[in-house]
Amino acid sequence: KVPYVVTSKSYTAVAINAASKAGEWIKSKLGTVKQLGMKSGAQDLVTEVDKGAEQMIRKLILTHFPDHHILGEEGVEPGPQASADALKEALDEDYVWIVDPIDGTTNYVHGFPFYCVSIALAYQGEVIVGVIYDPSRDELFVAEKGKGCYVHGNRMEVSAEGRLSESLIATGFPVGISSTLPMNMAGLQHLVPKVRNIRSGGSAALHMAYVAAGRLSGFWEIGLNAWDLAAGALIVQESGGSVSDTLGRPYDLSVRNVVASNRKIHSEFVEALKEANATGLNG
Ligand code: 2AM
Ligand code: CA
Ligand code: CA
Ligand code: CA
Repeated sequence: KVPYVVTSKSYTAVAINAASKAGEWIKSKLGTVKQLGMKSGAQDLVTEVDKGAEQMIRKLILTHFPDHHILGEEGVEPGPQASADALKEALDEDYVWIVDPIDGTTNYVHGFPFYCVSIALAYQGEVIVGVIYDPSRDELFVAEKGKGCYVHGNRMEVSAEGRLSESLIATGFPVGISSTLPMNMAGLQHLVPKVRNIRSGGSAALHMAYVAAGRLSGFWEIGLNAWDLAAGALIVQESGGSVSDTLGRPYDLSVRNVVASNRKIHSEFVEALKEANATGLNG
């Protein structure tokens, strides 16, 4: 008795349509940004393209599902409290679309071609559809709960590395909330000697898609929001990977400190991050 099984095709089709239409429009506006808005400060940017893309996605979704709720980054005041409140309010509804119109706005503004559109649909708090579109490479990652993850029709699978020492890991640097930076630095300091190398591309959602595609062995980041992670979490899980918080608790929409991996390295990865915080913050 799960309603989404019957109609998940159309949910997915709407998510794909919205992500690809918005993505194409975003790419067409590359280099044209006139007004650079700052949210919490000069590291926290928003452009008219972020807002326009979110509007476009909202319209496309509401045309098909007028009674669904939409939680979009640009519809929420900046800061962790406002995000938590907006998520809590959204989750009172059965169907919630969770939208990040541009994940990687800083990259977009600088012309660094690593940004994406992220759209997820949650039913009673559980993500059932996740779509990430990267307009720079024209790559569309699509996952449906229980049905696997596909990129342009090809099934995706996480990478095979079994040890951190063979792993390519990505992270991101939290901005705006100074209390999370030491935790991130401790993780970096502890992990750099343990892994093959570390990357930081500047889009949490695209890092998650790359874990799913086997291009990264794992990814962690502190201080994210539901819209950065919802689609990517399902995409990783449906590709055979694991997603948890930095203490190893299973992913849900309230997770802000994320660890995603190919599953084989997950416990070693989480243990290393725990050690890092023990030594980095207390020792
Ligand atoms: P954004 O581009 O949608 O803002 C990069 O490390 C990641 O952090 C991106 O996914 C980026 O999403 C996100 N990010 C940027 N500014 C942030 C902020 N002030 N708080 C939380 N996450 C942020
Ligand atoms: Ca942002
Ligand atoms: Ca984001
Ligand atoms: Ca964004």
